Amino acid sequence: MAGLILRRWAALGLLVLTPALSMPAFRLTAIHQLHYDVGEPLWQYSGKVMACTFCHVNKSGGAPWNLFGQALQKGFQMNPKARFSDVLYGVLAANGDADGDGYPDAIEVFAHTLPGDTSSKPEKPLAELETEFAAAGGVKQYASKASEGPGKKGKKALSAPAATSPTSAPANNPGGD
Ligand SMILES: [Ca+2]
Repeated sequence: MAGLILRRWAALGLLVLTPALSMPAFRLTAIHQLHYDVGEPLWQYSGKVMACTFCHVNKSGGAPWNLFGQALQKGFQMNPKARFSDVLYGVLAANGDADGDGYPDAIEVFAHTLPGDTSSKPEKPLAELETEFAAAGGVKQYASKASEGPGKKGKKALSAPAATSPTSAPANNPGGD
């Protein structure tokens, strides 16, 4: 009985895993780094946790990139050997407003709106959000964990740039242990 259930779960697992395997590594990294996985136990298997339009113009991803995606591309151009997670943090820490809607990118990340789409912005006033954001830890809560020691929050990113291979994304340990 238990064996049968396990086999059924295994079969289901294969089906469910398919979208995760096809989800771009950069997005897997961003979802975890920006805490979009919090409260989403199946975040790796959901295309809705972070829309492609977070960085891309089209809902299906690919070129072209929106203004926030372009900010990330510029970060890579300035530091070609940097890891994606460090570039992402660098863009947010720069306190820019890629789409120019009046809400800085990091605040939009915090509010779960799209930082590269002017038609998507928080409903709350900026000052109120900034207070909540600071209380939650500010931009340092999005620091690249890969460049920190375990449990050492707030340490500076960009310490030792590594290869930018998408295969280095933390897909093998996405939810922590
Ligand atoms: Ca904005």
